[in-house]
Amino acid sequence: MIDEKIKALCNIFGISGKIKEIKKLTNGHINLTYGIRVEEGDGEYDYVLQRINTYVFKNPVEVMENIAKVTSHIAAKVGLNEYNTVYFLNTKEGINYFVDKDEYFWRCSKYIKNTVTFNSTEDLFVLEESGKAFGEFQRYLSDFNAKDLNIVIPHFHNTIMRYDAFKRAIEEDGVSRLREVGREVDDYLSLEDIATQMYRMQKRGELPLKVTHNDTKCNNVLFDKDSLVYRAVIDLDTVMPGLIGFDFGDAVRFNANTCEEDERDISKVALDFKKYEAFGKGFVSEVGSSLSENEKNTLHLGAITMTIECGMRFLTDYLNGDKYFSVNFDDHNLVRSRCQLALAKDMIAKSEEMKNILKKYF
Ligand code: GN1
Ligand code: MG
Repeated sequence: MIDEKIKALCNIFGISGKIKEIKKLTNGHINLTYGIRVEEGDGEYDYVLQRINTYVFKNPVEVMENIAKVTSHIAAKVGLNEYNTVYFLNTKEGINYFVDKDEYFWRCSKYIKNTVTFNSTEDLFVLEESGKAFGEFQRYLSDFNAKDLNIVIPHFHNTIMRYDAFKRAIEEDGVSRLREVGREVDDYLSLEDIATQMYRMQKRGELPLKVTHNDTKCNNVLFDKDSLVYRAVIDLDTVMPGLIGFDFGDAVRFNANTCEEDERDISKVALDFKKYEAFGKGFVSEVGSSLSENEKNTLHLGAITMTIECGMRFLTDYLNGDKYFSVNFDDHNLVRSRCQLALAKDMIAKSEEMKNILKKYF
């Protein structure tokens, strides 16, 4: 049944070859994603078909508009094509999305050939490349007018409002999970001051808003399959004005953990200095010279902030009954949240050293 539906959607996006394989891809936590292999003329090609989560992205047309603007801005500088950027297919009507009869919102892109992604890696070369990829992305957008972007998720990294939502979830305790998570709740509440510091600095004009990616996980970079040099930054859904330290920080949260984001055994969770340094070196080599003193001094704090924020978002969602992030088992959001909490605490203990490591690259 689902395969028939997917075949029909492929047809709508003008894919004419024979479908050889349909695979559900589970890297992302938000959109429903399928990888599709198609035999077409001279060979086999891969496509990515996605149903955008409209609980999260209330206005997907605006998401697609942002992506078009951002990619054409970069294209004007370096030239982009289906081999180095996310390239969405048009329907017969000439639009790059399709709304089905159930009002689900679909889009389809060509998978960039000969590339790989990593959910975690020990390879320091890959991590440095990942830092360069997001640093370069940031540099390309440094002259993009932020006012031209739709704010697709308002207050995305507004940690003050994230805390408000967390406190609301605690108060409502909609699915009666609060009693299991008292310790985690107290720990996250005790981190409020540190987690809101950069947001408050931005409000005081001490940190500038730039156009940022906002979801800089390593699995949002494609690497060349053979050389492992980065080829493209993907998942441009959340490109919006933000703090550069948050782009740096969210990547560190994901890439420089000794474990994956949802490690259950928190005794294994820690910040890995070598991974941190490799990513930092790549990132700073691209953007270091454009940063203000305040930006330089808060990059490491961006990592602490993003780790607390993400962990608290997982816990908020757990308390709300797993409405936002997709989960693979009952307490998945709780496990993710505990892992982020352990990582944030370790980072706080290592904060001075994190800051010092970056100094040699400025
Ligand atoms: C979500 O779907 P994915 O994995 O690309 C989330 C990010 C979180 C991340 C945690 C739109 O990203 O903000 O950091 O999960 N995206 C949205 O892994 O909320
Ligand atoms: Mg993603």
